[in-house]
Amino acid sequence: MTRRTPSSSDELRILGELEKKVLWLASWTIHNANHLRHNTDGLKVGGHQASSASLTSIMTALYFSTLRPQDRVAVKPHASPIYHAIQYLLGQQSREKLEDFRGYKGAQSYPSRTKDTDDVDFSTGSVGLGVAQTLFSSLVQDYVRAHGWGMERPEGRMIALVGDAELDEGNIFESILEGWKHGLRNCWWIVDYNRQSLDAVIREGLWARYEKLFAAFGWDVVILKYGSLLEGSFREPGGDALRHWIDSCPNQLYSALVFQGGGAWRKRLLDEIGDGGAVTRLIEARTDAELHRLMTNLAGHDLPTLIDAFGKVDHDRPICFIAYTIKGFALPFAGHKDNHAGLMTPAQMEIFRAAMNIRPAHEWDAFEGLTIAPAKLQAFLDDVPFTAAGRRHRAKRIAVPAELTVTIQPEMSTQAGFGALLNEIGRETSEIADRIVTTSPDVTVSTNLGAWVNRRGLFAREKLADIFKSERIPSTFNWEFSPRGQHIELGIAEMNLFILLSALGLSHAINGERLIPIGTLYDPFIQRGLDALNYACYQDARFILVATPSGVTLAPEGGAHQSIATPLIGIAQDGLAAFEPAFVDELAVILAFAFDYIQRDAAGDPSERNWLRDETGGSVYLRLSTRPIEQIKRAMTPELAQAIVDGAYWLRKPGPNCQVVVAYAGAVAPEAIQAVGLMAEDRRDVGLLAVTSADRLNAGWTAAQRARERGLAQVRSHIERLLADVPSQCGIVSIVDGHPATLAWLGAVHGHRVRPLGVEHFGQTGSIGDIYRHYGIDTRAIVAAAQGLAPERPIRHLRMLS
Ligand SMILES: Cc1ncc(C[n+]2csc(CCOP(=O)(O)OP(=O)(O)O)c2C)c(N)n1
Ligand SMILES: [Mg+2]
Repeated sequence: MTRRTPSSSDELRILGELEKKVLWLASWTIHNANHLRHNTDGLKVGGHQASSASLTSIMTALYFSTLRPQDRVAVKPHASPIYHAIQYLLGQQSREKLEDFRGYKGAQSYPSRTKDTDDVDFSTGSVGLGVAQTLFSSLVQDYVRAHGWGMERPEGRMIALVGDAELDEGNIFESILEGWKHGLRNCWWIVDYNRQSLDAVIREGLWARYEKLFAAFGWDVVILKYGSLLEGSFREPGGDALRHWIDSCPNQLYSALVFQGGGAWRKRLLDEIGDGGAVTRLIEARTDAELHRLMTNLAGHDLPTLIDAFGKVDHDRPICFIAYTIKGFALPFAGHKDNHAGLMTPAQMEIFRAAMNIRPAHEWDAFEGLTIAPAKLQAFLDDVPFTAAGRRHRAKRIAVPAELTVTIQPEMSTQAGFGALLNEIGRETSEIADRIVTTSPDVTVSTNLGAWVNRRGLFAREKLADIFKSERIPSTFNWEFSPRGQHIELGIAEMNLFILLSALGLSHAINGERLIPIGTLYDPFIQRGLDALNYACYQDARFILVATPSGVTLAPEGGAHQSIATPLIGIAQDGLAAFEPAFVDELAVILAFAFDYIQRDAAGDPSERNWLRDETGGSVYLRLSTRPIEQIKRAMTPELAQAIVDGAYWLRKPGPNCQVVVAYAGAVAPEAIQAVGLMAEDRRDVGLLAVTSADRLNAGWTAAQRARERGLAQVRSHIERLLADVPSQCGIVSIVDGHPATLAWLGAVHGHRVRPLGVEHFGQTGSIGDIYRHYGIDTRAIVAAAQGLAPERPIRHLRMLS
C-alpha cells in the first residue's frame, strides 16, 4: 500500500472537491427519498440533513485520508447519508440503495452492520451505544493479541464519531471508567461539537467539562476549534480582538449568526468590536460571503486542520477530539436551532444544485460539477488506503465437543451445574476451552464462575499477582491477573457487560479471531442493560448470556432482585435463543449446543426439522436458578438431547384418556412433578411436559404456521407434534417462575384450555416455600388449577395441601 504524503496541496484540493461531492450526494439522497421517491406515502426523512452535514469534513478527512483498513468506525446515527455517500464514491454502495434510502432494502437510516451492504463496522442508532462499542472493541483487540492471536495483522484504531448531545448518555461514562481500569488504547472519539441536540442548543462551556472529565481518565484531549482561515485572520492586525470576540460569543448567538449569514456577521462585529482601525479593516476587507466563510471556518470544517490533527497522532493513548462544527454546515438552515429535522425545500435544493454545478439527470454522477479531471479523482479514490485489502475477516469455527461431561450430584441447582460444567471445560486442554472468554459485572463469584477463574485466571494486559496468595492467606479464589487470563472482570455496570459481549461477540469479524464469550449476571439486571443487549443482538454479535439467579426462586436474596419479565424478554428478543432448563443434564446439552449455535452463520431458511433458523445461529440466553433440586438419573439419548434443544419433551407422556397436562419450565420442576403424582389417583393419564425453551417452542410454532399458510401443508413444529395426541378436552396447567404469559400460548397450539400459572407481582421475601405459596406457583396451586380446568371429580389431595 502506498502512503500518500499527507496534506500535500494536491491532495487537499482533491479532498476539498470530494468533500463537496459527499455533501451533495448525501443531500440529494435525502432530498430524493423525501421529495421524489416517498412523496406519495408520506415517509418524511427527519433528523438527517443538518445532523449529517456537521460531519462532512471530518468524515471526508477520515475515510479518504486518515483511516487504514484495520481501523473500525462507529458513525453517529444521523451521519448515515454522509457515510453512504462516501461508500458510494469508494465503489461500495450502489445507486439503487441510495435511491431507496430508508426504503425497503435500501441504504439504512442509521449505519447497520447487518442490513447495510457497504462495509459498516458497527451499527449505531440508539445513541451512546456505538460509542462505547468502540471502547470495548479496543479492549477486545488487546485481549485477542495478548493471547497471541492475529499478530500478523496490524493493530486497528477503534473510532467513534460522537454527537455532542450523545455524550448525555450515561453508558458512555460507564464505559470510560471501565476503559481506564483496563488500560484502554487505540481508541479515538471525535466529538461533533455542533452545540446542538435534537431540541436545543447545548449549555455554554460544555467542552471544558468534557476536557477535564476525559483527562481525569487518562485520555488525551485535543480541542479542534478554529480552522486555518480563522487562525490566519487572528494573526492579522486586529485579529486578537476578533479571537476574543468569537471565544466569548455564546453558542446561541453564534448559531443565529451562522444562520443569518454575512450581513449579520458584519453588523454584529462592527457594532461590538469595530474600532475604525485595524479590526474594522479586517472586517471590511472581506465581502459578505468571505466574512461568512471566515466566521464559520471552524476546525471541524477545515480539512487541513483535521488531516493535520489526525495525522499527527503518534501514540496509542485514547484520544478525545472535540471538533467544533456547525449543524447543517453549508446548507440553508445551518445553525438554526430548529434544524434537526430540517429539509431543504425543492427551491432551496435548486439553489444548492446551481452552486454545486450539477446538471439535471446527472445528480448521481460521481464527478459531476467538480473541477478536477475525473480520471485523477478516480485514481485518487482507487488508492484510498482505507479500502485496501484486509478489512473483512472470516474466522474459522472452533470445534465443539458433542457432549459435555459433568458429575451430577443427587441434588443440584442449574447455577451450580453451570459452574461445574465450566470447571470441567477449564480443566482440559482444548481449543474451545482456550477460546472461551468469560466476563461478569462484579458477580463472578455469585454466579458460580469462581472455579473457572481459578483455573483460567483474570485477564489484564499486565501481570498482577494475587497478594493474598503470595502472603499465603487462605482463600477459595486464586485470582491472578495476566495477559493469558480468560476472565474479564467488570465493575457493576450491566450496560458495560452487554457492550463488552457485543464487542467480544464480533471479534471474528472485527479481529478475524473467534472468541466464545460467556457473560454472567443476575437475571433481573438484564433489564438494566436491555437496550445494550438489544443492540448487541441487532448487530449480530454472538455470545452466551447466563442469568442467575432468576425469578422469585432466589427468595431470600430479596424481593428487589426477583425477575418476572425476563422469560418474555427471552421470547421476544430477536437474535437470542432463550433456555430455562430445570436439570443439570439438560443444561449440559444446551451448553454444548450453544457453543456451536453461536458460531453458525449460514444465511438460510428455517430448518425443516423444527422450523427454527438454526443454521443462521445467534446468541443464547440461559435463565438459571440457585435452587438445588433432585436430579433425574437417566441416560442422555440423542432423541432426548434433541428435544431438549428444540424446547420440550414429555417427562411423563400423557395417556389416551388424559384429562390434565402440566407443562412447567425451570426451577418449579419439583412442584410440577409432585402435583402430577398427587393427581394421579383422581385424574387419568396425567401428562408432564418439561419445557426447556419456551422461546424456541414458540418460534418454531409461529414459523410452522407461516409455512403452512404458504402452502406447505405437511409442516409441523416441535410443540405441535408433542401436543398432537393430547385429547382435545384435556386441560393444560402451565407453570413458570416468571410471567404466566410465557407458556399461556400453549393452549392455542391445538385449542386446549390452559390455566397459566406464574408470577405477576414481586417484592416479597421469604423461603422458597413461602414465596411459591404467596405467588401461587406451589404444588397446591397446580392441583387447584387442574381441578378448576376439569372439575368433574374433586382431587382428594387438594384438601390436604391447603
Ligand atoms: C437512545 C436514544 N434516544 C433518543 C434518540 C433520538 N435522537 C436521535 S439524534 C438525537 C439528538 C442528537 O444530538 P447530537 O448527538 O448532538 O447530534 P446532532 O443532531 O447534533 O448531529 C436524539 C435525541 C436516539 N436516537 N437514541
Ligand atoms: Mg449536536
